[in-house]
Amino acid sequence: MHSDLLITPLMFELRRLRMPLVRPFRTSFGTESVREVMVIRVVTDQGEGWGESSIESEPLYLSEFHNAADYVFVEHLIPRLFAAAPFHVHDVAAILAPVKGHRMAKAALEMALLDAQLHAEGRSFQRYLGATRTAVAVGVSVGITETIDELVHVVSDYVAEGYSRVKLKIEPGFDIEPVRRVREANPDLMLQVDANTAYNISDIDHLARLDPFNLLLIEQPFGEDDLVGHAELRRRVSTPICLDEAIGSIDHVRSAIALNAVDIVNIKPARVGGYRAAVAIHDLCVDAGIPVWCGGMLETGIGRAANLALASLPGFTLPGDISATKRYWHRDITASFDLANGQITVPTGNGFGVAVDTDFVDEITFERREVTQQD
Ligand code: NPG
Repeated sequence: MHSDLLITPLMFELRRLRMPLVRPFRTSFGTESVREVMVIRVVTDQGEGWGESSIESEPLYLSEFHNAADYVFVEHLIPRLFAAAPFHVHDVAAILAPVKGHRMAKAALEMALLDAQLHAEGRSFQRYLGATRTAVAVGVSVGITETIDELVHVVSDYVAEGYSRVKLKIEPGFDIEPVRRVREANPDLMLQVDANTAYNISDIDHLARLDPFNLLLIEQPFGEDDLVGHAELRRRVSTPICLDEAIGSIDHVRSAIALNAVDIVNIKPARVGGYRAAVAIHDLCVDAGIPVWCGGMLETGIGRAANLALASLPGFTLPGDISATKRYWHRDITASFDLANGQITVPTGNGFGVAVDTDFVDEITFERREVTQQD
């Protein structure tokens, strides 16, 4: 995975884009209809690269949000990269480590630089990772709906499109009945639920009522800090427990394993501070016998391309939240990714293997800023 290439960044361009979702996406932490996406283009002495931040415009999923990230990029992270240049991209996480937290922002910078490095070297992200599967099985994440009938209908449309794994968003008041109805209509479907921290330990008996529905997993029912609560839940329910928000680093994975708080890990490179951290967590989980899958945060084609390559590593044994482009966007900023037999082909072009449609990016940019060393 390492490379000898030394790289000097000359300019970072931070852009905020407005992208309407094909259908509003409701979770326990809010509803998104038009997604604000932050992308980064880096110009280096070795060529340019693109990264995507996955940060939300409000701090409702994790603590990071766009306005804060803007400040952190300009005042704290990017100056450290300029000061450290020339550097190896595999050292970016270490260069940025003195700044605490802000993992999604760090991940976006690493991503843009990695894309630049790989283009310069003429190799694909998949080759860099040493992954080999040419296509990966993917699932779809279905938001909370007004009615259960609507949910059953939406799920059946996705199943008809070829998705073999469906994740339902749940929250108190929208959990047991929706799951029961979707399960009745789809007895063999791989089905899982995601609560995005909407419950607490007083809900253990309630969540145990999900056990009869043969779910693949229940994802992050309790708060991001509550590993002990998840361990207690794990003792009292038979559905496997998956962690998302609770895993910000490999140390969190080690702690969760030591506390018997986890069966399955959702790996989101942005949430853990980058693709190199994601690979380290993958390797640890493989050694520990913990299945992993690749989460999603409504990415554009840039993040989707990179996640497909990551998900082609052998430990990713469960389908990821990496759906086809048309589940998210009428028009994306890259060429579309399409579903074929429940799978999506892993890109093999240089870098992340996608060309960014810069004219369209210009059209949907509502904020743009360049950061150069003189600033
Ligand atoms: O397919 O990209 C996707 C969406 C998958 O449900 C999904 N993501 O909690 O995992 C999540 C949720 C999310 C979306 C989280 C946006 C943060 C931002």
